[in-house]
Amino acid sequence: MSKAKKPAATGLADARAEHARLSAEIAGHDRAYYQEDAPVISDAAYDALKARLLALELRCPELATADSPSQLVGAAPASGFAKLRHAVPMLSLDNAFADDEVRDFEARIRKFLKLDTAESVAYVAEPKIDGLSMSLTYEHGRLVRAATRGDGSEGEDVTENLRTLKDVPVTLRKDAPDAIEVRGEVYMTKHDFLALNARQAEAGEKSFANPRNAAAGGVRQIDPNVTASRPLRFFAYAAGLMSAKLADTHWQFLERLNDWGFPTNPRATRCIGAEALLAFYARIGDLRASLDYDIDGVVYKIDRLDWQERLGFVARAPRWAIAHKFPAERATTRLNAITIQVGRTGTLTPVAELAPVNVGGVVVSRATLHNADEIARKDVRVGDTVVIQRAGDVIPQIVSVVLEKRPQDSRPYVFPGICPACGADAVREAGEVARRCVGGLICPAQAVERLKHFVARDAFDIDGLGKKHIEEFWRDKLIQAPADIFRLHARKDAIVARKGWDEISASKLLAAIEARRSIALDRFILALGIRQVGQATARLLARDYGSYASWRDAMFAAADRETGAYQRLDAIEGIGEAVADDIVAFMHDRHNRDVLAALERELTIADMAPVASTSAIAGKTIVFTGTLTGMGRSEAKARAEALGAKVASSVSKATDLVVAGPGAGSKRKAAEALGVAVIDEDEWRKLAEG
Ligand code: 5U1
Repeated sequence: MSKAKKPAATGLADARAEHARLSAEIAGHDRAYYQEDAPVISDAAYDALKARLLALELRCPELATADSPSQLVGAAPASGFAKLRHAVPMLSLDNAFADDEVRDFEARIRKFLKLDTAESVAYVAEPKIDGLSMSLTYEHGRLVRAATRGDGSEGEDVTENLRTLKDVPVTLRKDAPDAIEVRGEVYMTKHDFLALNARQAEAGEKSFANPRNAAAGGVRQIDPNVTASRPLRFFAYAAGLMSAKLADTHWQFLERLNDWGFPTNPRATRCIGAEALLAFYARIGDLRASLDYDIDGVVYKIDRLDWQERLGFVARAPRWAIAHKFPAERATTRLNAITIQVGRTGTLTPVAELAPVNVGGVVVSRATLHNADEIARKDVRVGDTVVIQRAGDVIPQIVSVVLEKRPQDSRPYVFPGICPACGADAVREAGEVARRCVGGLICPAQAVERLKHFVARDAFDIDGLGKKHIEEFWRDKLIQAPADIFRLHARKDAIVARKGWDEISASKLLAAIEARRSIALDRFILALGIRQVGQATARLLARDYGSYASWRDAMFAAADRETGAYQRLDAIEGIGEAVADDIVAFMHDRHNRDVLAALERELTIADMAPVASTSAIAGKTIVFTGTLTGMGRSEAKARAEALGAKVASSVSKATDLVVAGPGAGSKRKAAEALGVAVIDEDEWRKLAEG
């Protein structure tokens, strides 16, 4: 590792000017986010701004004056909502953009269900409303809970606010089962949005960027009377937890929803086969501008509910539904500068600083440039006029350069070879597209980003300790490493003395931290911020190793690739060699070991039970080979995993069972040679039943 170099000194006058510009920009975004519920840039873009401000203040501490945005705790969000855990997670949808992706979707379904060519597939296709997903729970016909989607596992309790919507029945018409959860979208019509903005302007109040933000702002009000005054609408489109079977098909279910008093989208259509879906997509695309609500695509769902159940879910999305998105919206603007953002694992990401431009209702002033190759490939230069696009919540991107408008004196962009945050070398390893700062935890940008990741919602999720607090506490040396969070109680006086804090808020924060002193193993592993280890991988590791001690010891042992420890890690389905190498490298970094040791002293890390299953194949490793006639290979794999088994692709000593259909060859032979049990499809079907 090369030594961290001090960055070239920036003239104080330049730094002051840049600081003033950044401060004004951040203050504007703080207002938009906290007070207006109408952010105009993505979280990542906002974080990059703050990281630049912080880096500047690190170099020139005199700029960190009391009124710098870095010193202020943002205005309290209109939060204060209790959290509600969804009984069934609210997953997102996979996206298709091209027609062939829709045909592939159908092909995957046919293969999974092993459908005969003569068998047709029926779907329900609906416009995809650009609003706010919501879960409504009814018990004995009465609305008892309404929750936003949140992170999919946990949302905000907005029950009182949702009761004020005319489209949301407070009691259900007709007989309803004891418990039903209805999901759908809260939205605002374009017409109501324009009228609301006109009223807001007349009253001297802020206006909203688009109907979606206006709807979100309306739902997230402390006072339900304010929500009631906002023209919010609702379309129901799916079921959550149900106490009884209500229908055989999604279409019938929509009819039941109507019977109970829920509006469903009148354009929902039953379609047979992928080509009918594509025709629906084209029809809705033609109608899009004339619809009185914003849509960003259409959703296709398998109609038969028994097929939906068989298809199940993969990662965070159902296999039985897909969103077919409309093409991204585009605009042309000037590229003023290219800045570099340093991520938690040291990746240098170039960001395009743009002359602000309205793209499909949202003002865009930054876009991602991905990496040096991308800049070179598109030959993007500072001063160029560029075409940008945004699709949904995705960070805007530069599509192309308008060469006719290129200034004569423009120069190709030279990607920096040193990290702008710490001055260490930024190197590009063989086979990688990104340049990476080698400063590790010595780099302030990486250290802060890792702390933000540590407290993020899917990791430690500490109430009241958001990204802004991390930046501020880090800058003021209250938190330098993750374990410091759990020692903050000793610094309570220093917190109380800070601007924007008092005894009550400090006590609340410390109580929230104490509540997380005990943490689930998967959240803990995710929180460490290991490259390529997201929520799904962290869960796989936690399930496989069960306890923190056995995971940690195994990861240390896995440093020697010849050991069983490395092979076991590599053999976990879903963890390839590259991920295994990143985990091992992380565990062998001296700083990371220190971080772990310090955390061990502060925390109780709860064991993770393997998937609860009474099945005979729970915990076993299975290999499928040959042709399965009754169920597709993917369905067999999904079923085995649902019963707690691991599915491997090759036979080894670690294999417990081989399911061999007709045509099985070398794998069956290998199993027999190793003395591994081999069963046929009939025996497998009996096992798969439970
Ligand atoms: N119209 C519609 N939008 N939408 C979004 N249907 C629909 N279904 C969804 C989502 C997330 O999810 C179900 C497939 C559960």
